[in-house]
Amino acid sequence: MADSPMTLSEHLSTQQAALSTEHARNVAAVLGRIGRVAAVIAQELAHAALRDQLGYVGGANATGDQVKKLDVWGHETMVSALRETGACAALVSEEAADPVEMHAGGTHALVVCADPVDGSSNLDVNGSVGTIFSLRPSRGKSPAGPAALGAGTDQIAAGYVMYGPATTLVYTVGRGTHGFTLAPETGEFLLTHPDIHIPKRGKIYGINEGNVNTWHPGQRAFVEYLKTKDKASGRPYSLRYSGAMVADVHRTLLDGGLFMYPADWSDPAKPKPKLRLLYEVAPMGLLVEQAGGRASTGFERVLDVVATEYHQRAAVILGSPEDVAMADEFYRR
Ligand code: FDP
Repeated sequence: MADSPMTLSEHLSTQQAALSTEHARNVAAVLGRIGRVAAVIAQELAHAALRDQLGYVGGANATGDQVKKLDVWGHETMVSALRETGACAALVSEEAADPVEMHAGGTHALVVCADPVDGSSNLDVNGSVGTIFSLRPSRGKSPAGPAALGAGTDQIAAGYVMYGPATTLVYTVGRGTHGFTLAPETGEFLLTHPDIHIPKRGKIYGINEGNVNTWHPGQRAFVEYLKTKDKASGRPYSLRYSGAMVADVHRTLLDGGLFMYPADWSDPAKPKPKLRLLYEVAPMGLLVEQAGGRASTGFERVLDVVATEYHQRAAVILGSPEDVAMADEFYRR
């Protein structure tokens, strides 16, 4: 690593050419602010058990998940931080049924889609969790929330923060995928993983295999294939699954292989995916593609899936390009 690695704000200023001048200013304001919120969330997570911040509040969120105290706190922290940027017109959050309108002016204000604390079932066991975010143009709409609806290709930036042994922030504005590590003593994110390139093929797959009996036959056959010994093609693959999307995608970006959350096909007339499109699947799809990987639902490119609802769900198979292409092949057979 260089003697004085670039900070997140310095790096953002090198990425402006990817955006229009007006968007560049707002994107830098929002991403810089998310970096500062992430440092606060990391602190809160470190002290959660000591401050009685673990456990449930009682009740479910917009998508029916049990809500944890830190989910609510993370949402409120994100709302006030984004409001202060003056660059965010609305926030679509996992923890709110409807978009939170912020009325930031201007045609180039942004709509942020975020899951402030993703993987929250890991919280009580001190496992890794994350924050996922995606920035879309508001196109001057008022209310601005509906501007979040559309294809994943509309995203102008996306990223995540992983709260693990170190706090890592990974983002893209469509010019590669770049990773930063929080220096706790200064609160700055420093560039540690410039221009991440996902390996063309990996040796690891991540999936909740307890759901095997609900999978599409193509998904079942593919995982069976990954587990079948064949020296020439590097099989069997190893299974790693943390239960937090951010941690599983982060490993996949760096080491290659696959992260998959397929739909439940128990009723073939109505397959039911779990993960949310706007603030989980689409942003991860953009990050992985920008790192040279692929992201698919098994049937189509993730970034081509059009969101028509704020909390829409989508299946996902993402990771090394050759591995994802192989998964798609099994779905086609
Ligand atoms: P969680 O329910 O703990 O918030 O967002 C959904 C998510 O976590 C992802 O982070 C994670 O990849 C997935 O669900 C884990 O789901 P399973 O427990 O069904 O494997």
